[in-house]
Amino acid sequence: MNLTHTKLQPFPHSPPLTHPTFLFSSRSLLPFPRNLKPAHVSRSFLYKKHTLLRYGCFGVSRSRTRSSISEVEEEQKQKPVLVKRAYPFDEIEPKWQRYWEQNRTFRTPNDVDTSKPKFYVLDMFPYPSGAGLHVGHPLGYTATDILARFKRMQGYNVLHPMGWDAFGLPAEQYAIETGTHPKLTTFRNINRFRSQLKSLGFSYDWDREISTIEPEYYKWTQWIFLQLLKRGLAYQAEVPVNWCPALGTVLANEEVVDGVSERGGHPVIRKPMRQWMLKITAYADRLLEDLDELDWPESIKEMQRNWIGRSEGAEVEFCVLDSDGRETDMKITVYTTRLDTIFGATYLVVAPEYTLLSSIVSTEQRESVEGYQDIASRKSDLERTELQKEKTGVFSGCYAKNPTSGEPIPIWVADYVLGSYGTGAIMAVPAHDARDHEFASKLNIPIKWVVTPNNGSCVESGKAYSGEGIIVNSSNLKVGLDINGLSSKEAAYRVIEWAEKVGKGKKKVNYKLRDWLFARQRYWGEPIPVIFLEDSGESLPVLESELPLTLPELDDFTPSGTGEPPLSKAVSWIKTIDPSSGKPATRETNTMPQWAGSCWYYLRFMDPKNSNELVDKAKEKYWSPVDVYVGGAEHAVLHLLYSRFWHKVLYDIGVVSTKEPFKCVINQGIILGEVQYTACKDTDGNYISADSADDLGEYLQEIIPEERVVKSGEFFVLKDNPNIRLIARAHKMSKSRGNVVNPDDVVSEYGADSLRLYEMFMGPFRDSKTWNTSGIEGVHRFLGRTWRLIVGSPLHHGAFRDGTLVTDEEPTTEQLRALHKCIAKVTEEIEGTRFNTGISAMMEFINAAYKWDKQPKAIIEAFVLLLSPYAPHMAEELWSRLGHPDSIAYEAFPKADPAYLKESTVILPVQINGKTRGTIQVEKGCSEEDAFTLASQDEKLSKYLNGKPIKKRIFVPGKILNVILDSQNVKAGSIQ
Ligand code: ANZ
Repeated sequence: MNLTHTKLQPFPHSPPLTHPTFLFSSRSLLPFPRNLKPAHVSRSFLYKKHTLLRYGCFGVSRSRTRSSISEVEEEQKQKPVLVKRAYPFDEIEPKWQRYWEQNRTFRTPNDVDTSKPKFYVLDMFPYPSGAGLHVGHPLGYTATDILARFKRMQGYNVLHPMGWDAFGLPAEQYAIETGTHPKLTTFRNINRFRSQLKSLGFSYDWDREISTIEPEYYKWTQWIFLQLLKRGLAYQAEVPVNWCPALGTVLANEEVVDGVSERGGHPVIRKPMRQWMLKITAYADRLLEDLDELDWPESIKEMQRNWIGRSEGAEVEFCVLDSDGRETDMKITVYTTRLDTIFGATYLVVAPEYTLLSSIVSTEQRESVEGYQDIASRKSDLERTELQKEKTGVFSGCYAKNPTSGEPIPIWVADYVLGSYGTGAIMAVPAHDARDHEFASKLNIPIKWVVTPNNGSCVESGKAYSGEGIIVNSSNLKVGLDINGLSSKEAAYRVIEWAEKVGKGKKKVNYKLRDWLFARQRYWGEPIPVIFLEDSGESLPVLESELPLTLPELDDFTPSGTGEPPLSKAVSWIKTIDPSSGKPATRETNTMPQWAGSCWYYLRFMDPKNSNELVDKAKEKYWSPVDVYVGGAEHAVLHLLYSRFWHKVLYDIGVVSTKEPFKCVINQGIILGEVQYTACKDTDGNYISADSADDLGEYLQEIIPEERVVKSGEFFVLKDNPNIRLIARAHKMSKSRGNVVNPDDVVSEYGADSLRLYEMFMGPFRDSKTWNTSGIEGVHRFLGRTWRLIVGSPLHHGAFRDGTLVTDEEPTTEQLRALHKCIAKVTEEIEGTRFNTGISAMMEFINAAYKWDKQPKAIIEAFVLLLSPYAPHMAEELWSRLGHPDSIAYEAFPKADPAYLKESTVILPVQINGKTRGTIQVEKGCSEEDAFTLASQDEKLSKYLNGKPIKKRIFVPGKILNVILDSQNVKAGSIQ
């Protein structure tokens, strides 16, 4: 899946900071030179191996790209030295990666022992882009890897696979630009992604690797399409689509932003075309209902509910009048959710594309209506329905009769009504709908109030009252309807009853969800397995036995520009014969959208090599559903909704055994680039505090290196002038901003375990967080401390000893307590996916262990097991040095013994004359006498107690010690 599709922009208003000093106006942002890089980039991420200086094994090293040596020296003087390569990760990590690969340690056998519990943990598989792995990828991948390793150690059969969502537009665009076949670029990118993932020590079962572009895989994507076709769930329709002339392709709505293509920013127009559609709307209710059962973030479920957009209302008929005001046979049916307001409907609006429009429109108005239709056809639905957009429309020259009031009302044509929703026509109630109000006010159409607020307050005449309330002005005895005085709900009920009786209306449920536009005019996608008979044009499915229908080789990928897909250039591939009739036929040249392959890949991982079936029934039954599915929030709707739809179809035809594919979905937060500090300056170049900069109107900005910044309360200020408050901002990582961190660089400098640990330690897994280099140094130091605690410091020649420093002694109670506390916390936090606090518990343990004289093997071994899901390379190495010949991966995860979890001491507050003066730490069963003795010896408390006569002592064991002094015998003022 493509991470670059993210639309979440946490700092939308941040100006692009690309140069240390630039002009900035508080009113308008001036364009900044894009190509200029800051002269000072604090804490550069440009880790360069050749600048890495090593002093012994855990000596000082720096790896900054600096413009001059003197700058480096200057910085070295100012900054504390940093510890890098705190342990020999560069030897350990490749060694264990080789071991895992050679031993296929993480292979999930084809025939697992199904009496054991299973755990299927899945990452949203990546689109292998040319940019390689981004640090956002390992965030989710490390979390799933920790879960996978943890569950393996708890005795589960774990399925933890990885693959590639490898069709897609970027490879095709690159092919058009360079003539390189998309297959070549895609394979190159896949190889790079695979080796990057392997370098991070993820415990994927690489034997199950799949790629959506492999014919053995897309054979089954095509097979699913045929099943949809068989059941009438795939059909062809002439639909207006987003046509992008520059890309020569149709785009999905989500690929169009503000009227231009999301990729490349090319203009997009609406154009009717023959398309393949999938009938997802047939599953709308089930997609909605089954959401309730899912352990997914509420926000995603809500987004899916809104996307499906179930709306309960009614359809009502309005009779069209002729020019003499007489009723005709023509009817306009409107869809409304506010039947209670029907007496207030003072006009009708039909969408410009309303099918009956041409038969309604008057001769005088025809020209202006057609002109309006033409303009509207070039706008997207989003543009047309934007609330802020000024409403436009033209009169049709014709009237209809309000069936309740009996009054003639004008019929208007306006693009704020969409042809694709409801009936494409509305009854407009300007008193109670904001859009209608704006339109009617502009065009002097009467506004009739029919609802008053429940609390009796008056409605403001200048705007619509859209709430519910008590009905007024709504009675017509001629038609037998009086709803005055009723509540909105009761009124709506009465109107539908009446409308059904007189045959003018009925209840209706509508959905916002549209059928899924499933054809793309692209080369790099799955061929749609359909042929068209040359004589009749009839479409026929390709026989299942002929699948996969492979994508033909092409040299020219450029779009034809007419809408004919690039595959139309594969002349010999297109020509075929219908096997049943022997008639000549041509192949479908549209391909499937990228969403297709990612709709069902989780099923193939269960049985990736099966050539007879999409997935073996027994295997599917065992592994389904996915227990934990981790990925970005940008896939909240489309991918997650499309795959739920396909899954339900597969459920209906008996291919899968569960109604839903993903039991639990977790969205990892996004990683923003390192915080950037900016100072404001007046036009004379003097620093001014950021909080007063706006008063100046025009001011300059300068990027400040982190070394010159200090935190003061909630704000950041200049170190040498704390009165100057700075602007601190983190931006989304992007190439243009130059703040992208490459995981390869971090791995080569600190090791994969440090990167894994750091990404988990940055903050709560689901939150957005900012990258910070000193944070990696922190976790790297922790790993170094762990290593030295167990292996010892390096010997005089710099190398480490073999084996470890552990002893065979029995652990002390204190050591057992520290260990079991750590086990309990780490276990609880992994189970709750709070990985950061799990790491804190391990850090606390290591701090405690440094105070011990001896490191008993029993304690250290258990700790290494705890560490292993997080830092698997180091854990394997320590495990083997502790004398274990086999991998740590399948060892039992330690269990906390509750006996060691009880605290043996308590903190006892001590009051003197009712005032808390301090606390003492006492054993749990401590007596009053012992508590008092301890309090008298306490440095702070002793000055209140020593030498003072005591009147009374109140002692509640484990809770409080209160000492009442004999005030009569105390000199005035001696205690207070
Ligand atoms: C009269 C009315 C009075 C309405 C009122 C609203 C408020 P949802 O809930 O989203 O389904 N509508 C119906 N079809 C439309 C279309 N094709 N394009 C634009 N608007 C359309 O919204 C249903 C409401 O949206 C309907 O109820 C209709 O306006 C409008 F005080 O009818 B209502």
